[in-house]
Amino acid sequence: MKALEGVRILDFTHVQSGPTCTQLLAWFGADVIKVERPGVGDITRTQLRDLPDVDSLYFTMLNSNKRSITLDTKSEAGKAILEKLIKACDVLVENFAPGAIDRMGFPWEKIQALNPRMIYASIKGFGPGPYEDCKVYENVAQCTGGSASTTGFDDGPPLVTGSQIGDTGTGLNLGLGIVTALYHRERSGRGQRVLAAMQDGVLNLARVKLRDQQRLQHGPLKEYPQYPNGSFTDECPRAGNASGGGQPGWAVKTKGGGANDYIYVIIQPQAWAEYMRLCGREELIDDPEWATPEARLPKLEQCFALIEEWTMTKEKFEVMELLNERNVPCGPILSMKELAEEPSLRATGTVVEVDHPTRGKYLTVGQPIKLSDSPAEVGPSPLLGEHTKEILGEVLGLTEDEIEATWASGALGQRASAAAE
Ligand code: CAO
Repeated sequence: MKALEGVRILDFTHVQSGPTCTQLLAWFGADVIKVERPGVGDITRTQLRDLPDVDSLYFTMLNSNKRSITLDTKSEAGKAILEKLIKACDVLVENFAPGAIDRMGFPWEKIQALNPRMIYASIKGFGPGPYEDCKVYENVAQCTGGSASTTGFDDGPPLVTGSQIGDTGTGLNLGLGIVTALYHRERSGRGQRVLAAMQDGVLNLARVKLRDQQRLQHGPLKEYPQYPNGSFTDECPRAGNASGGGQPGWAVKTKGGGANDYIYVIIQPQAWAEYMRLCGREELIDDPEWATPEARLPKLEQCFALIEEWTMTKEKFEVMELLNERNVPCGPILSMKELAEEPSLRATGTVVEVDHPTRGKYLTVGQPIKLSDSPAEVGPSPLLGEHTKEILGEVLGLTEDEIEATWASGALGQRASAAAE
């Protein structure tokens, strides 16, 4: 039995943040019913298309294992179906612009009245406050959550990261909120509202930078590259590739000179001797000018330069092997190409090849959280409205005649194409 088998999710999510959450819940075994606007669907179906007339990778990689129903929730017949769906589901998840579900005519009070056990989970850009009505995309969240001001090099502009910490990061938070609320419902019998704001999610991930903001009041941040020669202001600066933890780290070059021929090295106190032996600089192991973390702090740049002299003579994987043999943590900079081709990630189901009815085979990132009794089987994403009839019949118990009448009302849009049937 899958961990979330029997949990039915009414999925009003779109774009990235919400869909990542419901995709995880689907992989845990929940029945995720994605409600989409007839004829249009989730906007990502057509965004960044690499092939004509098939759902984009953007969509397919965020919506696997879900069922799709098309429903115009602003029409009268559509609202009647939506009421039935609310009664039949355990969780409603949405990430529309603030107020959109209310404008559809379904404020929280009404949802609760229809189904007191329902958990109503939302992602918004901001929590309550001056910005609560604002629409937000990934990079807006990275900028307003403290990530951009602390990412990049000191002499360059703020940078957004390649990881979708605002969208996928907040999707994870919402997923945790949902399963926690489900657990609470087991004992209380009641549903509740769950809100995950993207600004909050990014700030949570940038927690160490708020730590450093406060440390600044008591002196310079000695592990930052600005120390000891640069200047600090009263705002936490960008630290380049300096580690956010207590151990100094930096990305150094390796043999090859390619864009990703780098390895991230971390100088744990006990690793210094190992590095110096590998670098052929044994004389620095016990030299009081170099031997302790305190002695090295003002000259971290020189420390990493010494290590780089050695790493540049080796391939990044060779450096990784040599350091790990000595129990020294390090991270080769892996490209997406290398990750896509990595056999161990295929073996664990972290990178999965999926067969899609109209696209054919593609790669996706599978379930990153592994449950021993509930392994994820990653399937394709649904075609637009692929399961409309099935959901009306099987989930809502509508008769053939009632389903026909609903099609005739226009609330379901066009009948699904032959490919989708
Ligand atoms: N039937 C009828 N109408 C539907 C519908 C359906 N099945 N599904 C959606 N709609 C309507 C909604 O009711 C809404 O209409 P109103 O504006 O009249 O209320 C509209 O479609 C969707 O609105 P939206 O404002 O959410 O969409 P947008 O493309 O303008 O904005 C986004 C997108 C992401 C900026 C916004 O949804 C948002 O800020 N969401 C919250 C934060 C978030 O999750 N951001 C992450 C996005 S990924 O980077």
